[in-house]
Amino acid sequence: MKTILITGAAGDVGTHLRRELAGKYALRLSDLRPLAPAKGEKFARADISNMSDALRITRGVDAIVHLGGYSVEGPWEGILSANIIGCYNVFEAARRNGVKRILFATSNHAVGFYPRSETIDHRVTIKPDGRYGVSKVFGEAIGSLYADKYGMQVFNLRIGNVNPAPIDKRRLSIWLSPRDLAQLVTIGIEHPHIRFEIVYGVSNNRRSWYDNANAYRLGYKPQDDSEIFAAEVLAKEGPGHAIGDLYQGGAFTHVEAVPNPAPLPKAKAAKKPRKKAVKTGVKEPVKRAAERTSKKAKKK
Ligand code: 15L
Repeated sequence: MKTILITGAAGDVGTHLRRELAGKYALRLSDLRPLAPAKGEKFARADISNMSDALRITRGVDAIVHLGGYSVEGPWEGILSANIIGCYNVFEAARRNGVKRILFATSNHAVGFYPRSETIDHRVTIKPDGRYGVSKVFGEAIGSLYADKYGMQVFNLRIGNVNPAPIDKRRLSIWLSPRDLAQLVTIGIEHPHIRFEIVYGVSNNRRSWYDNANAYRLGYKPQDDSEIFAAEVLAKEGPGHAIGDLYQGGAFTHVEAVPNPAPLPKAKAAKKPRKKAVKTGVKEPVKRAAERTSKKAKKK
């Protein structure tokens, strides 16, 4: 059985992925936040912005699913330390430890400034919609460098939004069900011919803005389509936004901080967030400030 490291394992995507991959791989988990490992999992608390931590967690694994980082638009300091320094450290630590394969969780926000009227594939010029999007482009670029220069096998998953069900109109176009996520991750781990690939992490959504031919070429057969939720989602849709509704990236294109759209219920073990750095997610005060901002924006 392969040993797979999942960074940022305590986050939303990591939590869904752990459940879906349980029993298929020996899972090594890391996060800045505490996490109670289940049977078959091992957990190491780590701050990937420290190279020594990155070296420690990447030792002896067959592949890395790198989810760890600041997961939405927010202040530069958090993004710089988790998504730029942290991402570099994970790739470099993997190289030094001889780990060949990395699955990088990039994001639809690397290309969020494409209009919703356009269908884009994995070859389009990047169009990040904020600092967070830029950090994801940086991760894709590091992956490209490490593939070409050091022969690493890099699978970039431009994730839409992972959730058991789509939560609003925009997410009907970018939704990724947990089981389709697991299928894509399995392809990224198992496919024999990965050098440097970009695929969109979305289900088979009728309203998709992506031509995901590259994922299909690698064997992806998504099982879910957001359309079955469409009537219910659209009935609850709030007021739109003149800029956000034009672009695929939605609110990321016009606000400075975005709340986590679907936080998991707080785990009992989770401590009060400390003042400093929650690098694998969004700082609570930032989330609250962003929520206030978006409420104000809605009122306008
Ligand atoms: C992302 O990249 C975020 O990590 C996730 O929390 C969502 O905000 C998602 O994009 C989205 O666009 O809905």
